Amino acid sequence: MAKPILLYGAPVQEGSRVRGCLMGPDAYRTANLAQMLETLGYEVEDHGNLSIEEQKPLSHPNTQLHHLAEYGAWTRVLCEAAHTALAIGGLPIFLGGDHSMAAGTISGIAQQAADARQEQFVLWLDAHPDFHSLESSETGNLHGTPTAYFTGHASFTPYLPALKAPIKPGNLCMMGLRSVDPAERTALAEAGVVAHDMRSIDEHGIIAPLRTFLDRVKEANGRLHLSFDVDFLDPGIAPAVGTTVPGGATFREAHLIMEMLHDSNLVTSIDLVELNPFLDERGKTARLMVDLVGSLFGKRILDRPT
Ligand code: HAR
Ligand code: MN
Ligand code: MN
Ligand code: MN
Repeated sequence: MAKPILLYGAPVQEGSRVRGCLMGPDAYRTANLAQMLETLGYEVEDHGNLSIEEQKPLSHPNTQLHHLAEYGAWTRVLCEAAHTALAIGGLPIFLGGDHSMAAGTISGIAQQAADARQEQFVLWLDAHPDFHSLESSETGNLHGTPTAYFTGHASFTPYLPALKAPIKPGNLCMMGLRSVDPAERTALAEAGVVAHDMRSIDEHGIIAPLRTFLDRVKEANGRLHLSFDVDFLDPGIAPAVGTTVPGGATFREAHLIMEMLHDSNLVTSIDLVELNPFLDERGKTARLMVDLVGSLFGKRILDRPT
């Protein structure tokens, strides 16, 4: 029997200056995410939306930063929820919410993988690496920082919880990059993150780099977390995101990644992030994301020989 799929709404929008991501979880529900998964034969439990308490503002020498206290509070709540979801044997899907939520979800799953003595890997589908430190962020938008936190590459003390189980930078594979700030570019190379930009996808496609990465996860008998930022997709097919960048993944590239992930049977947890329903066109982006999750959970065009 497949693990039950546990849905957790994470209405986080403090990581960006564009409002609307707090409506993300309800847009996925409206687009029938749970029903679609049930049709595929899964048991689905919707755990509703997580929340944080009101926070007193925190200050930092980088005066651009905003909502630092909320970032800490969401990270604590999501880290706990992610740890628990895995500990009870579920496959969690975190419905975002902006990408700052990945500081919590990924630190939580990494902790639980460490408890179970398993190696944790992360596939990061995004136009952006989100690899800023609190010091290097120019916009002050904290959704640009989670990867630097959960890899332990930058210190977030005392704002975020002490990291118990960092993700090794070499276990983090980014695909779809096309908006990388100078500080991030240097830091990514120095840390040894596996990063495929859009040019590399144009040149080699997605199959070869994804296979190489999935083979590594398999050989390590590891677990795979998928962190899927809507802006990985081309804005022409996925307009509902605050930080659109032209030249993103096509409809078929995205489905093929999901289909390959399904066949690998390696995915153990998921974030769907940055959907901003306020910017959508008649629900088209939410529906596309639900369709992509369908491919990830085994919906296919034709049966295939095994
Ligand atoms: N690098 C830019 C910044 O730091 C943009 C970050 C945008 N991040 C997201 N998630 N939309 O990927 O502000
Ligand atoms: Mn992102
Ligand atoms: Mn534990
Ligand atoms: Mn992004």
